[in-house]
Amino acid sequence: MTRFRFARQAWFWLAGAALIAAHQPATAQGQVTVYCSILEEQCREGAAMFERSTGIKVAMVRKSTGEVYAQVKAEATNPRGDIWWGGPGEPHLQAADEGLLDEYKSPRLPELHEWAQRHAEQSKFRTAGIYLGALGVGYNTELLKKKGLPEPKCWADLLDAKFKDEIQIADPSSSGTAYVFLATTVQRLGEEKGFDYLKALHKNVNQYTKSGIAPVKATALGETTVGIAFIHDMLTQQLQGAPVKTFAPCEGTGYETGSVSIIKGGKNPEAARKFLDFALSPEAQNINAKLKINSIPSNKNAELSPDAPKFSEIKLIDYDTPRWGSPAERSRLLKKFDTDVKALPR
Ligand code: S7P
Repeated sequence: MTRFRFARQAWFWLAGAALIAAHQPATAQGQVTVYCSILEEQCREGAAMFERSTGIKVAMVRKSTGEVYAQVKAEATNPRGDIWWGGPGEPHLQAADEGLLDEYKSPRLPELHEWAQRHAEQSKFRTAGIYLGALGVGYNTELLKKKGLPEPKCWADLLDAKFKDEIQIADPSSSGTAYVFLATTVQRLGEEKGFDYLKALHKNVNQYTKSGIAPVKATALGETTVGIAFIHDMLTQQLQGAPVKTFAPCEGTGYETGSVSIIKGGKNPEAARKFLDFALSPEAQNINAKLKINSIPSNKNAELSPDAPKFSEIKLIDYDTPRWGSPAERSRLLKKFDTDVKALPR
């Protein structure tokens, strides 16, 4: 074979190999265990996307935010999870403060909005912000009309005795959403009046569910007239055709800083860092717009759904995530809620 023919064959061989490689899924590159506190469909879509782009196998467990916090704490001496993806920031901050999370400065941090960078700094880079979501109320318009109930507009309206057994909210110990409601109420009214409000509301609550999304689905299905949850989740149901209306209460409301964190002592730290980088990327955050989940992404280059609630049009309270995510405040409030509110007869 002449030198020329040999070089030409080698070139074809290399080009062919490169072409084949480009169309192959990435080869197995290890594994990562993800405790996922966003919605099941987001978790599944994200896991598949991460596996495709990195070749790292994802073992996914979906649990509510407070439940994952409790699990990470219980497993502290032998961590089984590597990364905790999603859910309101307070349980992540509590875990960070209790030394359960690893510090990591993702190279993606400069791509984030200022509020998300601040969230990472406040946690000493042991968590990072991935989305924002305002808390609100949703109601089933058909049930409301059928039962002749007044259209609520404010938090105070939910205390009307006409709403007895008509309101659903999750349990703040298991649900990050419900904890945002608890902290919002205490910040809005002060602790004493806040707990008076929660005790009065308790009379109208038909169920404290485990997950924060359950009252949203129950409102859409007509299993409860009113649900307290994130406005963007109620909106998803409305956009899918459910007879649901949602609003930000007139007195002002709180909001979540959805978070992602690396679990300290996890078995796959390198894969966990890759997953955190992925969770901060526009590609991962665009999953929300694709699934019509209208929370506000933290990456400046991610798509903002045109249906996303506009924070500038919502009356927000000066919600203090770091304070209510501190171990002392979160543990104290949850205990007080159990003894002073949940234990009361309805
Ligand atoms: O991304 C949608 C979303 O609703 O998923 C999270 C989830 O509902 C939190 O669940 P728990 O209340 O049960 O902990 C929210 O953070 C987020 O807005």
